[in-house]
Amino acid sequence: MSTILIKNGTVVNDDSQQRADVLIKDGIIVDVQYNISVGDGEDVEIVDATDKLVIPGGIDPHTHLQLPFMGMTAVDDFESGTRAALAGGTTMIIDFVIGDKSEGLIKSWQKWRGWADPKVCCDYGLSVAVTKWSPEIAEEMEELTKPEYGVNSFKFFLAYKGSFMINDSEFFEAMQQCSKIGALARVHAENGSAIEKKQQELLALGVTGPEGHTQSRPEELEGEAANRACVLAAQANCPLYVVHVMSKPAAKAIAEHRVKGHVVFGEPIAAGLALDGRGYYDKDWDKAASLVMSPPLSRDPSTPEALMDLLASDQLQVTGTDNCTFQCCQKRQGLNDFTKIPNGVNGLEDQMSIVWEKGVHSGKLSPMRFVAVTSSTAAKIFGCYPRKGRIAPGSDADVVVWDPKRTRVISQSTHHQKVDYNVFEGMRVHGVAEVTICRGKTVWRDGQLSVEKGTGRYVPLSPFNDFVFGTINRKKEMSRPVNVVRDLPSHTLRPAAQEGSKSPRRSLENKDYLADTTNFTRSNQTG
Ligand SMILES: *[C@@H]1O[C@H](CO)[C@@H](O)[C@H](O)[C@H]1NC(C)=O
Ligand SMILES: *[C@@H]1O[C@H](CO)[C@@H](O)[C@H](O)[C@H]1NC(C)=O
Ligand SMILES: *[C@@H]1O[C@H](CO)[C@@H](O)[C@H](O)[C@H]1NC(C)=O
Ligand SMILES: *[C@@H]1O[C@H](CO)[C@@H](O)[C@H](O)[C@H]1NC(C)=O
Ligand SMILES: CC(=O)N[C@H]1CO[C@H](CO)[C@@H](O)[C@@H]1O
Repeated sequence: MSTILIKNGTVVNDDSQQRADVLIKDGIIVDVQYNISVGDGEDVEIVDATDKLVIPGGIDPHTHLQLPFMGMTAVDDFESGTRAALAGGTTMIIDFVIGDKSEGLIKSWQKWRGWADPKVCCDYGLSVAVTKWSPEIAEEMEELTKPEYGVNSFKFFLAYKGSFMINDSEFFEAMQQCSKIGALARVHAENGSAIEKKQQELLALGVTGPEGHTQSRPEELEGEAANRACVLAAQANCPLYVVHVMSKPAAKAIAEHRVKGHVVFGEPIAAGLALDGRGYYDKDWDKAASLVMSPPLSRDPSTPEALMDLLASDQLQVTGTDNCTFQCCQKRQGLNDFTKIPNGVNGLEDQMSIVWEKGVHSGKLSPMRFVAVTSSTAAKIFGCYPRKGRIAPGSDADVVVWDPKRTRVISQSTHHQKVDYNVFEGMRVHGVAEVTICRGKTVWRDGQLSVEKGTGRYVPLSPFNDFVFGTINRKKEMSRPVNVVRDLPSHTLRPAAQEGSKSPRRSLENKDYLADTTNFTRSNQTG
């Protein structure tokens, strides 16, 4: 393959920043040092990174490429979606398998592999959605955590009643199963029942436009569901990851549970960090409908900044995009009924720049924290660190030369996604991916993409990943059931003793039971 030497840049990891060159050979970073030189005869591609940062490529842990949803299919597929990702400095995605309920989880996983493998231009992993519950599903979940499938997270919807949603008792059992098999539970937190009721009321009142979408989904319902998910996850001893945190109440619920020591992670998305929900009231139907996603953008204009503050202070941990792009004409399916507008926005291509602009340029995030929230922490949570998410010898050469000073204006007319609008249209952002190197190959340089579809690889992700499960097993030990051994009051003892004299077998069993619990209590104290 090839050798690339990135000269004169500043290498930024989530925990360090230093002047250094980066040497890449055959897809792997082999050296990171000040002033690396190579032999004259060697065929080396030199990349000048003077005054630039050299960062690990972004990891978007939340995409829905070519997802069949609400009767149509998202327009960005595994090829156009990952091409756009690379142009924006993202070099790995984790997509969601959301299969048909009638086919099993493994069948659905195979279908996604079949869609993705011939098309992906960057590495990818998969997270599998569980939209119905049964003992067979529980078994399939366990099967999927084996190395040949490489799934270590499952997603649950507390929204979309009647399609994806599972109820609370099912959700609780599924999280107990996740805890048992070493998987992370990811949750779409909204109260599906209350939303359905509100939708019907609004439609009955003649509110049919996109403004109905936001009114049917007040942010308190997101907060309620996020809190409920955190409480149930802690009781199930299951690590939890709340996807697309869109509002202050949801973020607050997560922060409160983190303070209690619960293993919970929160993911704000690019759209939620840059936009608020006043656009749902826009007179232009297409514009308002383009913003339809769930949970909706917050109507509180101070929310985007508040979410960024929480990201800066590690109360939220990772950024994603969640998305799922439908053309204007697809969105128009809901012209007379907002509940029929397919949900989803773009973000994959622009997220790195958005987070840089709103986070680093505005003085809230350091470049190191930027690397953490856009790349390293996701790699840690999903268990592919330091292979991904780090610039160090031995890591995959997914590297971006980032120009913090250059600006660009985001527009549908210049983006690389297929979708025919861009919710960030007209926004001027600092921070541009100059060069993107994916698997040791320069795929984006001077505004030109040179990618080959099908060159990305599937990254199997292992269960019982320490970053997530490191404290879970101890928590399980510490919360073992406790039984208090008591001398029973004499009047209850007497009948038992009498019974015992009549039936020796029963009384033996009784003694065994007491002996067991005595042992248990003792080991519990010393352990
Ligand atoms: C960098 O390495 C080259 C070649 O080994 C050497 O000539 C040069 O002095 C070094 N520069 C610095 C600043 O160390
Ligand atoms: C790196 O910087 C040194 C001195 O600062 C310069 O001589 C050299 O040409 C630069 N290399 C590249 C590839 O720009
Ligand atoms: C949840 O759904 C199951 C059927 O899948 C049902 O047996 C159970 O009663 C429901 N629980 C609640 C709390 O609605
Ligand atoms: C959702 O909100 C309703 C009120 O509409 C409440 O009764 C219910 O417990 C909440 N949770 C679920 C799972 O529906
Ligand atoms: C934030 C956002 O756009 N979320 C949407 C992403 O796509 C899925 C599938 O269409 C929707 O369920 C989400 O609402």
